[in-house]
Amino acid sequence: MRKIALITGATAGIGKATAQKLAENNFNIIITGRRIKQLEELKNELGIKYKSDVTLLNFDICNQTETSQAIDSLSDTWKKIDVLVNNAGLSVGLNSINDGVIEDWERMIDTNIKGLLYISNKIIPIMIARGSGHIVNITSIAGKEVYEKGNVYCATKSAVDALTKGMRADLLNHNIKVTSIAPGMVETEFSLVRFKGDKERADKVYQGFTPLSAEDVADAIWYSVSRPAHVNINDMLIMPTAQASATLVNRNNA
Ligand code: 8X3
Repeated sequence: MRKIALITGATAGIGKATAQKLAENNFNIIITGRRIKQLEELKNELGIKYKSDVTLLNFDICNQTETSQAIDSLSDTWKKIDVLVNNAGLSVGLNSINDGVIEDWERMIDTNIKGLLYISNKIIPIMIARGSGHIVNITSIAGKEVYEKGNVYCATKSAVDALTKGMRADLLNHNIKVTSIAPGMVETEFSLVRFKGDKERADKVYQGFTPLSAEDVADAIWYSVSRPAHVNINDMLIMPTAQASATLVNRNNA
């Protein structure tokens, strides 16, 4: 029987690549996100390419009622979720704390922390009732190091890092694995969202070196979820070869 993975923020980037990777490896997939067109296209692709059964849930993870209703709408078969990939997250703005935009802070806190908690709150009881499960939280190098102007984004990813450890402790006696996947620089929509659609500025972030791709991160997620039952990957920090820390990048080797 195929396992079931629910992947949040699956409309693009790491979430989409993870859906593709897990479908390729015989998972049935629940994809969630706000952009219905992208979800529908991905659903069709996964069905045709990998013969996966796919359910899409179109909702805003920042809205607790919508999140709760979306999970409640799943059939009993689809509720048997083996793997939850908490991928939905974003960075908005890159300002000093004294120039911070409250609205940007709230979007990051609402998505990266509160949204992750809303969906986890719905899925964890299902995993506990089944006596197994695996939660993969997408954190970041930004959860391990705080860099200039990263302030609130770094704080949200530090929170996800702490929640990962908290989940692992609290769910230990329920046989639920909890993994943190912490990428460095990945070329996705990330910088375009951070810079509010400024493509030129976003493109510059990845100039002069080869960043990670969404597929590189999806590979690590697949590695984590495909370990034997007695093995848990606690934490994986993945960087481009050209990146040594949050701020140290070799841009001379493109
Ligand atoms: C994304 C990586 O270094 O831009 O989480 O914060 S970074």
